[in-house]
Amino acid sequence: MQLNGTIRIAVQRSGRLSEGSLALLHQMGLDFEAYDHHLFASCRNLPVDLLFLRDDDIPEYVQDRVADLGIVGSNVVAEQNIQVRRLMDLDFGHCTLALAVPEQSETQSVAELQGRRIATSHPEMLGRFLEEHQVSAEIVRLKGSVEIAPALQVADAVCDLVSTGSTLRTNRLRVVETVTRCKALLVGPAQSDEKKGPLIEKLMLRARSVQEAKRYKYIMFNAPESALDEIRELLPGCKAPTVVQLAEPGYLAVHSMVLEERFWDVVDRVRCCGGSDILVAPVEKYIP
Ligand code: PRT
Ligand code: ZN
Repeated sequence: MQLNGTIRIAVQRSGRLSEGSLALLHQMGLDFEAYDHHLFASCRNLPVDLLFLRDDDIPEYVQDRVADLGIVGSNVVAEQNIQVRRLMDLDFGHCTLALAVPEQSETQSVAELQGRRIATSHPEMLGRFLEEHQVSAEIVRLKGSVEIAPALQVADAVCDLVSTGSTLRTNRLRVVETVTRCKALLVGPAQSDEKKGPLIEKLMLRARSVQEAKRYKYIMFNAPESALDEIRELLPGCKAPTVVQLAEPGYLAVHSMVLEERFWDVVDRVRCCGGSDILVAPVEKYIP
């Protein structure tokens, strides 16, 4: 294996986090090719190598400084007794760790699982949750296919990751409690390496700018000059909206960033104060 970069980033080789991880790295401007069967890739434009690993191995590689950064599920970090630093929450890999029981079961809460058997591949997180709720239950540790444990009468309930919920439905299970929410994380070693610090900072700034950008839309519209005060209140933008005089007297062109969650409300209000010809564009990077 030839590794010539100064920074190594560990990502999941093949699984639910692979696509999101590679997309983020490409959006951060890293120029590389990833092939399924390759264990590493070198970036052409920065001294960065990518390591493609099983997700469960990523925290340990980062702890041992084989990798300087890793992208891994928060559930994997929480489940392992490994020291890594949580550098950034990433906006993909969303799921919940949930307790579920057979549809026909009368169980409605975690308290009712006292003395029962719960199958999981997340025994640490489940153990902590049961302790918080002062419930004593038998944890049945399984590596996979947790959802079939009740049908096999290996357990009375399961504690598993859920995203669409279709696995639970297929196996006639229903959620009774959410244990925790999980997402992908960018992690680094507990102690930072001074020599690598500047490049890691640079990569983090890029990752943050990609992540932040996703929260915004860029909106442009025309409006009568008389509505400017109202528009300023509506669109605080980064500092203030950009306002340009239109060739048409009495009219302005307004440009601003808007939080995605406020977007449709802002559009309605812009229209109410005479705004028209509204153009909307995605924001690719945002560096405050
Ligand atoms: O081979 P490797 O060890 O790398 O991969 P893996 O099979 O262990 O992990 P993978 O690819 O399944 O998941 C990687 C990470 O994705 C997890 O650690 C989570 O952080 C995140 N993630 C997000 C999920 C899910 N959603 C998810 N739904 N991980 C697993 N699941 C499983 C769940 O365990 C259940 O079996 O998907 C099934 C439920 O999915 P729905 O959509 O039917 O609800
Ligand atoms: Zn795994």
